Amino acid sequence: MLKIVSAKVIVTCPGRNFVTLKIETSDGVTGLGDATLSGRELAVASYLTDHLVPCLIGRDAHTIEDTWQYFYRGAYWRRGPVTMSAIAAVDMALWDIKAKVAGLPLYQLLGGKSRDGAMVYTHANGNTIEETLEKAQKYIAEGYKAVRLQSGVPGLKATYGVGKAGKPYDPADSDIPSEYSWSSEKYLRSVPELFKKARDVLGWDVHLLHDVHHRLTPIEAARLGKELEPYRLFWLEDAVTAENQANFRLIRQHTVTPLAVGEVFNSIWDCKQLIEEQLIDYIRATVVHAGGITHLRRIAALADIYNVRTGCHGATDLSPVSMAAALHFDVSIPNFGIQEWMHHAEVTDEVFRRTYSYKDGALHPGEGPGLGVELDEALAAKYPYKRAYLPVNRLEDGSLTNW
Ligand code: GCO
Ligand code: MG
Repeated sequence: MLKIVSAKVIVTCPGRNFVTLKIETSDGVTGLGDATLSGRELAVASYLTDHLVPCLIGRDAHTIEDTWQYFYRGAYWRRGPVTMSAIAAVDMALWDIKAKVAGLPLYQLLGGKSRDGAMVYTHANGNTIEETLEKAQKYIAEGYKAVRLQSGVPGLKATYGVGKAGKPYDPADSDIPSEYSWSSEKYLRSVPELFKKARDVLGWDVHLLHDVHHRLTPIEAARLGKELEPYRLFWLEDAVTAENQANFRLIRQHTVTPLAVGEVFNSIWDCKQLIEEQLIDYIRATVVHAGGITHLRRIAALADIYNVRTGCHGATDLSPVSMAAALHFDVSIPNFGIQEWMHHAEVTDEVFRRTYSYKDGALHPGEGPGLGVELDEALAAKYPYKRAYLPVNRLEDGSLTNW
């Protein structure tokens, strides 16, 4: 038995807020888990400190599956982003500990490598198509094999995925939520043009992706998918919301543009129908918001038998701990598709010292034992929590819509 002797929650804001769980065992081995839920960080911190940590002390750190079941089934109240992010943090930290005790990088415990590295896509965005494509060219020159394109929409002051001039894009930017204004008509007029020009300028050897960020209706999404077919996207992401999984059936009936969804999912039940009916091509559920490595492996195993591949969320609100966990998962599973990678700020990487590294369009998890991330707690303490919300979105007539 490897006893858990302490577990603490560290909240820090190096560039943006992160919540991290650190578990320590009687042998002095420690493990880290990410528990960051953008805009709702302190809810998960409290869930951990007030409800999970008291039950963790004295448990056997090696019983990862039983601990997962204990917190999921044992709570009676199941699922939801707060619960599942808290369970994920415990799960990641225990896998980190187990791999450190074994003296192996975590991917070895997940079955070993199925591939050398995880192909990543990064974000090119700009207020104009020209600006967006210039950034894409820069990334392609750096070896990226896949780039997501988001561009300003003529007639709208701001849109999802495009930052303020000269600043890296981070949507959680405000003490009280900022308000955006939205028009699907204007947006739908602008996107085909972006991809037409993209193929003219960037050619056909690069994978192109696009994120709708849940803003269309199924019939609008079906039309967009059809109009984008000539440009052969790698995927069209979050075309509609998926609380009603059947939404995707209608899109699927009309277009062969590949579909991705799932960054806001927190359990296998959020995507069961999408996967079983083969309504999507890529599942974007992520290690931190979907119950950790233990639960994400179940989702991937279900997806595998229906030809659905993974494309884990990897925005900057997922800490380097999550990114490392995702990479160990990505290189080990059979049905990996792609991994999102939005670069963290330098100061984030100073607080979270990571061993994963980029080469030739792919990330590599590193060969050290465990997840390969250490948290500099003294430095973390210099960056106290700062309330930050994701924006809200309104139609031009003032009604609230999806951001
Ligand atoms: C993505 C996402 C992010 C989210 C963000 C919310 O595809 O990377 O859509 O940009 O908006 O993670 O916190
Ligand atoms: Mg997205």
